Amino acid sequence: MDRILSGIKPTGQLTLGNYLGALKHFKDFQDQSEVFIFIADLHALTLPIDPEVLRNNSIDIASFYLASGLDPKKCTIFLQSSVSAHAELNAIMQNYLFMGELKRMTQFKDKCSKMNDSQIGLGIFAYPVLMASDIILYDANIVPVGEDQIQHVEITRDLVHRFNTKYGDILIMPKAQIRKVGARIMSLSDPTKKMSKSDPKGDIFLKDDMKTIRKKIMSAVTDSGTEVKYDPENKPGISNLLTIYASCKDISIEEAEKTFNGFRYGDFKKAVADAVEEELTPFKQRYEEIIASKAYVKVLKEGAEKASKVASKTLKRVQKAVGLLTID
Ligand code: AQP
Repeated sequence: MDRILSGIKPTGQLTLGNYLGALKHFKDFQDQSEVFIFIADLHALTLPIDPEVLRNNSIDIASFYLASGLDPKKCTIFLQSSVSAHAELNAIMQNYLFMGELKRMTQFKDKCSKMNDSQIGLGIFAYPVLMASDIILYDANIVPVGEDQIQHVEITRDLVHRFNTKYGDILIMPKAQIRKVGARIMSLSDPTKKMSKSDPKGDIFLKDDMKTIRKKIMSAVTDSGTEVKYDPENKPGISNLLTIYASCKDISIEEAEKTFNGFRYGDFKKAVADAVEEELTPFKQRYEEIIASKAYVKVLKEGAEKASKVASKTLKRVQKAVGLLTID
């Protein structure tokens, strides 16, 4: 049976990109695989964040997970920081990834491009080590992610290969799973940039009310010309809206394109806004109910216990392999 691991870091308000690229699809795995979904709160500490904001974002993500249809009876939902094995495995694995490869990571370069060395913490530099530890701990063979996270799964694969070559078949080799549609939702104000929660220009937030969401879609940047056509290079705005439509409707880009043959931009945008509204309305209602009932508390408590059991076994296996004395 496949073991699936994925997570979202509580660095900001979740966007439509997080939803269409990741969150919406997590539930699809829970009937046929063992699924571990976490809130990557330790990762969120790698750039400055206000404690209250971090706490609230973490509660939001837990509630969004439940609202998306993840069933705690079928999967394990937990906070990264409540399973101590993440930090313990990280302490071991940091010796198997090297400065040169960490320096080449796109996310590190992007996030730190405007910072100087006295502002860049060790945590953001060593981010891939912790992410590799997250994946390895659960023996995950499949890691569903958006396009921007492929590089982190690739470096985890390098680490697993390196470790297993040295110590034998100790770690499971993971693979990134990327969606055909929706793996990279772009900003509505600059469709050449990813919609990102820490760079909120042109974002649709899942907590925006529907009126605001519709308004944002109706004023999204479009391209010259009049044809609704998927052409990310020459028509990035229209292509992004087509992707959003196709992701909401669970159809291919080709089908979405056919639907809008001959449409004017204004009517096309209205249809995209309708599709997003149809998709998000029940999800947002469930989220409000979960927040009000605090249903996430029990889920996170039980999830931490379940996750710790699995993670501590892998940790012990690794400790033994590298020669640490494990006294049972
Ligand atoms: N724009 C996007 N389109 C499709 N997928 C996306 N994801 C993020 N943005 C988009 C996917 O959401 C999951 C969780 O992401 P994360 O929080 O771990 O970090 P991220 O990829 O760095 O997402 P953000 O929103 O851009 O966060 P910040 O701004 O904090 O760095 C991942 O599977 C991601 O691919």
